[in-house]
Amino acid sequence: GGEAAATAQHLFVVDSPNVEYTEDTIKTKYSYRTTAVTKNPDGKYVAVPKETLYDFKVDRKIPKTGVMLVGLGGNNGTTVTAGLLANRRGLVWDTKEGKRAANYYGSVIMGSTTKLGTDSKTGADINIPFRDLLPMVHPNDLVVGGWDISGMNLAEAMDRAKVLEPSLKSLVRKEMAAIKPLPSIYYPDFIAANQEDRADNLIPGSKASMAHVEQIRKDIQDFKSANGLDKVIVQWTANTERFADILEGVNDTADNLLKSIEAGHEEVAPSTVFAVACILEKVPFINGSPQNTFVPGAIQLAEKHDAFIGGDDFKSGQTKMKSALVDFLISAGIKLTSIASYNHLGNNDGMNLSSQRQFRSKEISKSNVVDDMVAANTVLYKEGEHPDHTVVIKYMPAVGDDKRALDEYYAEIFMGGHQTISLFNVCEDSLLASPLIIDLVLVAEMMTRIQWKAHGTESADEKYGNFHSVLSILSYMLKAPLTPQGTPVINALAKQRAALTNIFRACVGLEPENDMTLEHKLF
Ligand code: NAI
Ligand code: DG6
Repeated sequence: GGEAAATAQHLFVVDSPNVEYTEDTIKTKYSYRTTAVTKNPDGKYVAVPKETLYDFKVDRKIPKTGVMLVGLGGNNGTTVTAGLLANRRGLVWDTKEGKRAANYYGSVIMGSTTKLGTDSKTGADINIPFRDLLPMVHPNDLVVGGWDISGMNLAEAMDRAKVLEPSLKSLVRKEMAAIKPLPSIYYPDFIAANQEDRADNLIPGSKASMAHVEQIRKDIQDFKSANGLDKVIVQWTANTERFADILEGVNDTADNLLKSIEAGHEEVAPSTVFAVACILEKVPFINGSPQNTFVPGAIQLAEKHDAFIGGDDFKSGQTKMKSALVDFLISAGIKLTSIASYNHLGNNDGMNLSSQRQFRSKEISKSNVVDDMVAANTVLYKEGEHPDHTVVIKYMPAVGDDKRALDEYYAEIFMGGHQTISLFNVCEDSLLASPLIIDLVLVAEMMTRIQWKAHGTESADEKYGNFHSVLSILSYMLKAPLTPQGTPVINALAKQRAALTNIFRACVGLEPENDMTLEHKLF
C-alpha cells in the first residue's frame, strides 16, 4: 500500500457484543430483519417476519486514492478538480457578494449529517457528519487525473467552462495549468458531430480495439504508480453518447464483447471500452452519463472479474427534485397525472445534446425515474397506468452552464380537484454535478473495503466475499440506477438515502435508522 494508508480514528465506537474492533478491521454480526410475504389460494397475504444473519467486515485502513475522470477537460471535470484543490488549500476568494470559502455543499457524504442515536440522558438526537459513519477517504486527499479528447490544460479548460469566479480561478490557475488530460479514444459516431472541433488529443484509431483497452489499462497503472496510490476509481463524465444497439453475438455476453472489441466492431462505444479496461484492471468504473455503456456483456464481464461498476447518469437538479417530489405526492395519496419537464442550457453538454441521438439517451434516463413510485401505489394507479411525462432539452448558448429547468407537476386531488405545482430551478449545472462525482468516488471506494458472509459459515477470513459487482448503493447520485439483473430499481430519493445510511450502519453493527421515536411517545 501507499504511504498515506492510515487507520481511521472513529468519532464513535459501538459498544456491543456483536461488534469487534481490531487495528485493521471492524467486524460485526448483523441481524437483517425483513418480512416474507406469500399469497394464499384465497387471495390473502401471509406476512412472516424473517431474520437473516450476516457477518460484515470493514477494512479500516484508508487507502491513498486517485480518481481518473474520462472527460477531465469538460465543465464537470474542471469544476470538480478546481473544487478539490480549493478545499485542500482551504481557499477563500472575493466575489461581488463578499468573501466565499471552499466547501463541499451538495455532497451527501461531506455536507450532510445522519442520526447516530439518542442521548441516553436527555433523549435528544445525536447527529454526526455522514462521512464519520465509516472510515472513509477524505476528498481533500484525492489525486485527480484522467483523459479528454480535448488537449487543453485544465486552466484553459476551466476558462472555457465559464463556471467558476475569476477570483477563485486565479488562485488555482497554476496547479490547474499543470494538469493536462491524457489522450483519449474518439469514435465520432457516438457523440454529436458538433464535438469534432475539440477532438485534438487522441489515441490513434477510430473504432474499438484491444490496443485501446490496453492503453487505458496502462494509463491507470502509470497514474497509480506515479502518484503512489493504493486505489483508483474511474468515472465517465465525458459527453453523452448515443445508445449502442444490443446485438446478439456482439455485446450480449462477456466473451462476445471481448471478441467484438478485438474485431473492431463499430457498435462498441468508447465508454464501454473504458468500462472493459477498468473491469479487467479491477478498478471501479462509474458511468455519469445516460448511455447504455453497460451492455449485457460488460455487466457479465464485471461479474466474472468481481469488479465494481455503477451507473448511470448523475442525478443533479431537475431529476433529484423529481425523485423527491413525486415520492412525496404519491406517498401522500395525491394522484399525479402529468409531469412536463423542460430545460435549456448553453454549455458544451447542451450543444452535444442538441443532436437527436444523444438527446434520446438523456430523454430515456430522465423519463424512467418515477416508475417504481407509480407501480407501488395500487390504490391510485391501475396496473399499467402511468402519469404523462415529457422531457424537453434545448440548447441556448447565452445561458452557459446556468441551466434553467422548468417543471410542471399536475395532480388530481380530493373530489376531482386539481393541484398544479410549477418549479423554476436555475443554477450552474456543474456545481451540482461536482459534489456527486466526489460522493460516487467516496462511496465506491468504501464499498471496496466492505466484505460480508452469511453468519454461521466458516469463520475463516477467506470466506468473506464482496458486494455484488453492480453497486446499486450508488443510486442516490444517479438518474437511472443500474442494479444487479432481476433486482428492483429504486428511484425514490428517500429510500435511496435510507439504503445508503442503513447499509453503512449495518457495517458497524447499528440497527437501521427508524423514525418511530417510541421513547418519546410511550411514557
Ligand atoms: P462537457 O461537454 O463540458 O464535458 C465533457 C468532456 O468530455 C469534454 O471535455 C469532451 O472533450 C470530453 N470527451 C468527449 N468524448 C470523450 C472521450 N471519448 N474520451 C475522453 N473525453 C471525452 O460536459 P459536462 O457538462 O462536463 O458533462 C459531462 C457529462 O455528464 C455529460 O454526458 C452530461 O450529460 C453528464 N451529466 C452532467 C450533469 C451536470 O449536472 N453537469 C448531470 C448529469 C449528467
Ligand atoms: C440538460 O438536461 C442537460 C443534462 O445533462 C442535465 O443537466 C443533467 O443530466 C442533469 O439533469 P437533472 O435532471 O439531474 O438536473
